Amino acid sequence: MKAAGGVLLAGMLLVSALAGCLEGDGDEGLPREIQMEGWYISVTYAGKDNSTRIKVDSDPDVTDTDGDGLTDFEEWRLGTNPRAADTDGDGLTDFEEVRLGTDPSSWVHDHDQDHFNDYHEIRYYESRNISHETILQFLQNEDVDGDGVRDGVDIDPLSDLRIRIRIASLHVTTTDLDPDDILEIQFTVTTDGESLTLPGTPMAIIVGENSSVNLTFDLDLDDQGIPGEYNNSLSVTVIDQDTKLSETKPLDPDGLPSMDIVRITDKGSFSNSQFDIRTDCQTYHLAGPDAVIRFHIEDISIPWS
Ligand SMILES: [Ca+2]
Ligand SMILES: [Ca+2]
Ligand SMILES: [Ca+2]
Ligand SMILES: [Ca+2]
Repeated sequence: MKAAGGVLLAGMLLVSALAGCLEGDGDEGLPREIQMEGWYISVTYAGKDNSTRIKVDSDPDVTDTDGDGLTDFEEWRLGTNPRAADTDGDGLTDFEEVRLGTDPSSWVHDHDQDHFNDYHEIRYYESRNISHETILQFLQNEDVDGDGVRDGVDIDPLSDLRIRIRIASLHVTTTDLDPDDILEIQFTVTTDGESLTLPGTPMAIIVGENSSVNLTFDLDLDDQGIPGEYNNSLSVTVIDQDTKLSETKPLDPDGLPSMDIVRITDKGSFSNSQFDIRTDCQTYHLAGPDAVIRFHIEDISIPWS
């Protein structure tokens, strides 16, 4: 009887020692009763304006109930949810937020102050198949593609937008001039308010002949805008520099020649106020009242590295 009591006592001591082990070192500061009873925290969930008060609890037999790298005791101290690895649902685990220094209980933070809220920044990069580890680096880099425009106000935060335009040929077809007349032609490209007269012009073009032009030049587009909204403006204008064409046309009310534009479209110039570099880089073959032109636009954007 005495011996059996000793075994029973030893067994009880073992169970109690095991329970102590299971409670875990990291939970030492958090009594079992609190973990089971629970406590209140305030969370501002992703996309919400106001915080929500919720009751949370943790598993007293596990050190880190949600396995996010923060012990239940640490989560109790921080006011995060020990049963949710990402308390505020912004795409960063509580542990990652503690490491970054952002508030794990609220999605309202922009760690690198690039005007791109971390939640939106994460969503944006995820939609472009960027790995989570790389996104963590991007959240600490205000200008990922290094083009001088901060991520949150960059049309394409992952690349510096550039295009190459090659004017292939121009055929002045107007019957207002004699065939074999020579026009001094200048090409002007305007993008986002800035105009560029192409080097190599003016060049002589013979009326009635399909002239090979072969002018290539690169343009750095203005990247400023809303991420993902590709809407640069782009226009190509062909100018008759010695205004021979305008001499054949009625004068403006102020007595000046009405037009020195070689009309390559019905409107005169080629113009696209919503140029989308992803879909509008192609070959253009335009025929206007004065001329037929062929040019090609290529995307030569420089990606982040
Ligand atoms: Ca945890
Ligand atoms: Ca989070
Ligand atoms: Ca940011
Ligand atoms: Ca940028």
